Amino acid sequence: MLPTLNPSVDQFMEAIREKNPHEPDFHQAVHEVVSSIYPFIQQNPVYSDYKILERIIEPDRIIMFRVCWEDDKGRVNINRGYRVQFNNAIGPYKGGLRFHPSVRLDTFKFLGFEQVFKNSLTTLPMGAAKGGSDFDPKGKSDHEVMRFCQAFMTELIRHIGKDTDVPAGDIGVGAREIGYLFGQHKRLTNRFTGVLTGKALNFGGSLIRKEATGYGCVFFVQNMLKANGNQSIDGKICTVSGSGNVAQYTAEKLIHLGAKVVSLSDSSGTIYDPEGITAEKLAFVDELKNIKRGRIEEYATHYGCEYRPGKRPWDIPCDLAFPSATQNELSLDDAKALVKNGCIAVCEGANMPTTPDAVAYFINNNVLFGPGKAANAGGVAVSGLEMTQNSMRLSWDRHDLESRLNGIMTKIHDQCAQYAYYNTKTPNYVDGANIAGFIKVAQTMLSYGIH
Ligand code: NDP
Ligand code: 2IT
Repeated sequence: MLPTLNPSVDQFMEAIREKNPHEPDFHQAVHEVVSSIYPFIQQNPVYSDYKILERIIEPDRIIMFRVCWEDDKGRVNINRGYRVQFNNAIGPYKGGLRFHPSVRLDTFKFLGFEQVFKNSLTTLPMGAAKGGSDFDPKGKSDHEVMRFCQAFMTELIRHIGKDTDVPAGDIGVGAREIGYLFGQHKRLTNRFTGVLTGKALNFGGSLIRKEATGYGCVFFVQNMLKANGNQSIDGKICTVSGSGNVAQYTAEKLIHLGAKVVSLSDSSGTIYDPEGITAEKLAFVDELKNIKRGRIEEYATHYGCEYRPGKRPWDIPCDLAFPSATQNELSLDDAKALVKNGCIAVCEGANMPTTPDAVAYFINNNVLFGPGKAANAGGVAVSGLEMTQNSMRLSWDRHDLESRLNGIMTKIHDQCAQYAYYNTKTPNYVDGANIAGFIKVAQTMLSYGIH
């Protein structure tokens, strides 16, 4: 039994920790939201009377399953599959699949919870879910990845559908994996439906889905800069972490807008290219990561720049920083280094990459901070557009989609900005995103009555 929000956030969190033990990432995500929303709820008691926050924190349903597959040597492998269907108040469950050996139920609960608020902010009708597996695609052959995806979908299929739950990619799940997953779904159901997003163009994909998260993140920072002193991206020095989907397209858009991007990374280390990454160098990264499935160190070898093994990019001087790899990759010490070096804005391409003390440090030091649930919502927003295109059986052109994405990111920014001053004098986009994301879902839950 959960207590009501009274008497304090701390007591509320204590009950959450007790009920969900050993889930530190989930606690972290919930604590941030509860801290933002607490003052708002106190002034709007209908939400506490109907225990809306308490209900939003409890997933609608958690699915866990065994996935068995044979590797190239004929050996049997066993992984665990997950789908956390968090909330479908405002639309079918929607959110990515992550394949990474580090994942636990905690990971998918935190990601699914974040997705509730993110999807609400997109202005599109999408509920929230997240899932995946502890399967590690690294070092596996294409056929092993295919057999794993087919085994994974053979069970997941019972729980998803175009009006029920529409998965997409995340870490370790890109175009290759989505192709195998969609193919298996089509084969087992004998139906061609938009049950996944992030598909290739030939089978219903959207023209800019792969670019959308990174581009959207840059559009979000543009909006923050415009609303707070009208600075442009042109000429800014930028650090980006990660070298996967989000990092690559964040870098691409920044370069296109005249910024100088000086870093990329992976879990082994960081490259520092003070000359700036160019479109041509990015094409090298794309091939390295998506075809050769190599390590970012090879960029440094190829272009003769510095490689920092085991390091993240946050001690490199920059104006704008884009953590775009994974959760808790930017600590308080990193935040201090960024502020000391004159960084003016941090925009989260990844989900929860900044630790809570680092977030507070940025906000207290007047660094514009774009939280992931707003700043990286462009990916799921274009997934929403892909769902619409699939239902209509038509496709929009690149220019049309990019301008829709740009418009959505401005609407997301403006919703956050509306509540960014709720409790503070300087803009706090974390509070803004949490409150604005909460209101739409909460009001809808009130409309449905108690369940
Ligand atoms: P990719 O798999 O394409 O790339 C992930 C990148 O992050 C790789 O460079 C990877 O390095 C690095 N990385 C992953 N795990 C770790 C780790 N534990 N420590 C250090 N580095 C790590 O994933 P995406 O680019 O799609 O996702 C990146 C982030 O963006 C995630 O937080 C994801 O949830 C978020 N996101 C993604 C969206 C999308 O549309 N794809 C939408 C919204 C958010 P290595 O190769 O060494 O593992
Ligand atoms: O974290 C995210 O928003 C994603 N991985 C994208 C989800 C989606 O359904 O496109």
